[in-house]
Amino acid sequence: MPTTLQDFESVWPRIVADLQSHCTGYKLPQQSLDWFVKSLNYNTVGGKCNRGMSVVDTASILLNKELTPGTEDYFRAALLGWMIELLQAFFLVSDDIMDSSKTRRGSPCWYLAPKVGMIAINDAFMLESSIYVLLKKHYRQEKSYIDMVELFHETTFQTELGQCCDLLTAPEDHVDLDNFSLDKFSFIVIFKTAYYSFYLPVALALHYIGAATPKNLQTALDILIPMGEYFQAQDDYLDAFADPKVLGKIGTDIQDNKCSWLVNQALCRVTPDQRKMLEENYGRKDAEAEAKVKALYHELKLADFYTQWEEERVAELREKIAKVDESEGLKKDVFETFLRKIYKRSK
Ligand code: DMA
Ligand code: MG
Ligand code: MG
Ligand code: MG
Repeated sequence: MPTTLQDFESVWPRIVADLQSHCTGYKLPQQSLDWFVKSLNYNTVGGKCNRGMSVVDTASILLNKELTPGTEDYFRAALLGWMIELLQAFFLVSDDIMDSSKTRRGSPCWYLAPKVGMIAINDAFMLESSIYVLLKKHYRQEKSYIDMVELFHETTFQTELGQCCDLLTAPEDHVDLDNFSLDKFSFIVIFKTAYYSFYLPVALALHYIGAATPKNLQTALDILIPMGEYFQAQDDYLDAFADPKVLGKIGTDIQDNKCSWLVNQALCRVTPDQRKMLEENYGRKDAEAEAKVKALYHELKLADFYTQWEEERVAELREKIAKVDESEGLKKDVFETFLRKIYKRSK
C-alpha cells in the first residue's frame, strides 16, 4: 500500500520543530522565526507531495515491507522526502518570480502574498539551506551521508542549469521562434525537472536502504530521466490545456515566450501563414495574443497529437522497465508505480 498524504504530512510538524530549534540556538528574534515558519508552511505544504511520498513508497517496495507511520523508520524515509519538497519549494518560490506567475497550488505565489515581495528571494534560500540542517541533524552518522549531501548539491546544480537555459531561451523582449528546437526542449526539461523530480527520490531511497550501487543508480537514471522528460511535456501541455482551477496554477508559458513542448510541436506543423501569426502573437504580455496562440494550438489538433505522443512515450518506458535487472536489489515495481502516478494526470 502506498503511503497517504495524511501520513506523510503527519511528520511535517516535527521537521518544523527541528528547524525552529536550530534557529532558537542562534537566538533568532521572534519576528524572524515566525516569518520563517510561515514561509516553511506556505511554500512546502499544500502540494501533491508526489516527489516526497515517492521516497517512502520506493523504500517500502525495495525493502518489501510497509513502513509504518509513527515509527522511526517511517520518519527517516519521510524526512528525506520532505527534503525534496523543501528543494522544490526553493525552486518554485524563485521560479514564480522569474516566470511572473500569479498563483501556485490555488493560492497567490509567495512573492505576491501580503508583505512578502522580494523578501521571497531570501526565503527561497532559507528553504534550500534547511535541507542541509536536517540532513546533518539526522543523517550525519550514516556512511551514505556525504553521498546524499553531494546528491542534493549536484541535483540542485543540474536544476539551475535547466532553469538558466529555460530563461535564456525565453527572453522577455525578443521573440525568435528559430531559437526553439526539440533538442533545446529536451535539455531544458531534463535538467530543470527530471533530475530533481524523478531521479532524486529513487536515488535517495536507494541510499536509505543501502542499495545505492553504481549499477542501480545508473538503471534509475536510464529510466527516470526519460520519465521526467515526459512529465515536463505534460506540464507544458497542461499549462495551455488544463483548467486552472484543477491545475492550481494559471499557465504563463505563451506570454512568457517559453520553449515549451506545445510551441515546438506547433512549429513542426505550421503553414508559413500560421508561422507568421505565431511570430506576431507568441511571447507577448497580452491576453488577446495569447488566445490567438491557443486557438492555433486547437487548429493544429495538438491535444490529439499529445494523447498519441503520450501513449508512445509510455510504451517506450514500459519496455525499458521490463528489462530492469533486479540482481542488486532494485525492482521493476518502483518504476511501474512511478509511471502509474503520472500517466494521464490532469494536475
Ligand atoms: C518547472 O518549470 C521547473 C522548476 C525547477 C520549478 P515551470 O516553470 O514549467 O514550472 P511551473 O509550471 O510549475 O511554473
Ligand atoms: Mg513556472
Ligand atoms: Mg519556469
Ligand atoms: Mg510549467
